[in-house]
Amino acid sequence: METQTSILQTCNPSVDSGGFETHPKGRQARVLLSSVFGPYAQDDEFGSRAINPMELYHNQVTRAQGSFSLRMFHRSWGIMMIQANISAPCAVLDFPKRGDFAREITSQRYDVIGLSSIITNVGKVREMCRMIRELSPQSSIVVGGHVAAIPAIESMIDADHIVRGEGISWMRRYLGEDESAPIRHPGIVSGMRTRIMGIRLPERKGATAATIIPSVGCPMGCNFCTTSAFFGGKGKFVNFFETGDELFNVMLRMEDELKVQSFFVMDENFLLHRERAMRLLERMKEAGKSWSMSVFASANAIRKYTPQELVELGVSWLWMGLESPRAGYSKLQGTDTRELTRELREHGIRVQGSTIIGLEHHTPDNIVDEIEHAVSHNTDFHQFMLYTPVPGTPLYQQIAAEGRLLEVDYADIHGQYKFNFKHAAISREDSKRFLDWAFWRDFELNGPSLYRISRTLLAGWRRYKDWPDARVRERFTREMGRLSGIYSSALWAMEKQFRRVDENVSQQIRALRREFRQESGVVSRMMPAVLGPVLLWTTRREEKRLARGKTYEPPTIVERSNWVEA
Ligand code: B12
Ligand code: SF4
Repeated sequence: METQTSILQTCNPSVDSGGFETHPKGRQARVLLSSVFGPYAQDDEFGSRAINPMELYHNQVTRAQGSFSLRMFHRSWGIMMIQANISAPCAVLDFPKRGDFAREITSQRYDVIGLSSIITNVGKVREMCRMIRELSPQSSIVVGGHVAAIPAIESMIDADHIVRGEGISWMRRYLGEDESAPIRHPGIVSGMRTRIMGIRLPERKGATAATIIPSVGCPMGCNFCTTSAFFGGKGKFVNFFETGDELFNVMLRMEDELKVQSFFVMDENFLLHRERAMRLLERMKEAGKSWSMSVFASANAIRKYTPQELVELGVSWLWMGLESPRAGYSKLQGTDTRELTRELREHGIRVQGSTIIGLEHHTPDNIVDEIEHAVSHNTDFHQFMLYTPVPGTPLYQQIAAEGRLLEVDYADIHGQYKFNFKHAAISREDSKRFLDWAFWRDFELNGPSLYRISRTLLAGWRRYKDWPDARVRERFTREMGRLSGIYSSALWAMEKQFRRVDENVSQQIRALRREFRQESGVVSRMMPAVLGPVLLWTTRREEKRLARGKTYEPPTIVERSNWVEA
């Protein structure tokens, strides 16, 4: 395996943050934007790792939940955003295999090839640059995304331009377009190929939320946070849509284009911008929109709203950093996060907590208690990540200055394996043990996330089914109507299967199933008898498949815009 110091020295391109050279063909240039190649869920020489699949939940949230793990893929939104905002002929190639990438760059003649990557995948970027030089030598190579934060990246990959920070304005400028033109939001279906309990959910138009990206970066500037650092750090971020009105109009268009009523809002701290959120609410009320929203928000930002305001805004799922009560992050100050979680769930808001393992104050003596504290939040989902100094962040600079960085391959710096720095009290090996134990403990004590979200949904439905605001009633009725039959059936199968893990949780699932039965219509009441055994069978079949090493990969997708065959 390669270490970060052995990466090839190849060239010295321009790292663009200001002074600028545009492409000679301008907006006539043919552009390819590609994500890095797969397969991903395997160990290979380019930096794929079996432990680091191209999946959000299974990778870092539900990975200990076996067949109950929520599995789905997300497109590469950064390059989709760039494509939608340039007028040059452009293709986006998402999740290619190496062969697909080679075929695309030889069957079409590209003037510009843009590669998007995070730090972990730098080995693939290097290989793709090599392939471009060999197979498409006329192409200018532009590399963007978080990979650009690696120190001295220009000496590791053979690219012409390495772009740090926001890419839409950079690409517009490069192609001689107006970089300050309004942002056009592409229609993005948030997830695809969703699987749980051994079945793949059908993909009907409108059934999956649309992704909306109002901004990049976060002004809170937590020391470890790479998204904040990459877009300017503390006090800075880039807004694509400044006002609630702009956001409302984008959502209106998505509702029409994708036939959705739910939105995954990809903004690191959506609720922090209260004025924008409240204006959005006003517009939603005026137009009678019963939309639902999944958002990321810090505890201090959530506290700016009453639960009713959140519910009226349609917040149905909230990703909140819990980190550690002793870490002193300003976003948590003065907040009892356990109480907050309980309250949100009682209002039907699903909570996804996020906890860091291996903070500076952690020791083998206190970390078990800290994990128990995290797990006691009983969130619907819980992400655990290792404290990780990532290039570009203040934490990385600090740990480097202290001489505590370990020489670790970038492919292994993703927060789900082992420390990449020398911790005062916890060894590298133990970092993984504690991390794995945290996932397991959360699953063992709180049960499958699917059970937990069913409970939150039921609580919300009971509280709001007769609420005066029709939009709110409609949302809960919609969610309950669509899901109660399926959830009751899933609960039936979960109850049986979870006996093997913990009898107590299995009993709790049974109790919830009874409550669902009381609240459901006739069809939903009948469904578990038929669908339950089927789900139990698919669940057990999936357990066997996973035990044999089954993994999942995203499909390869090509999308062309402003396209004329050459
Ligand atoms: C969706 C997502 C994923 C998806 C990946 C989808 C995909 N197709 O790649 C999933 C869930 C699978 C995923 C997995 C992982 N992810 Co992820 N993910 C995200 C997330 C939440 C959103 C990304 C996004 O679309 N943002 C919005 C777009 C508009 O921003 P953007 O991608 O940064 O793009 C902008 C610029 O960077 C730039 N740009 C991007 N590409 C290009 C290309 C060119 C040519 C140019 C010029 C510019 C440019 O322009 C864009 C517009 O301004 C981010 C967090 C975040 N808020 O960004 C983390 C994030 C990117 N992920 C991260 C990590 C660490 C991972 C994992 C390693 C985590 C893990 N252990 O589970 C795995 C890796 C999986 C793998 N094998 O590669 C880190 C990256 C850290 C780093 N510094 O490299 C982030 C920043 C989260 C974090 N704060 O830690 N992830
Ligand atoms: S609040 Fe969250 S997104 Fe913002 S800087 Fe802190 S960790 Fe990053």
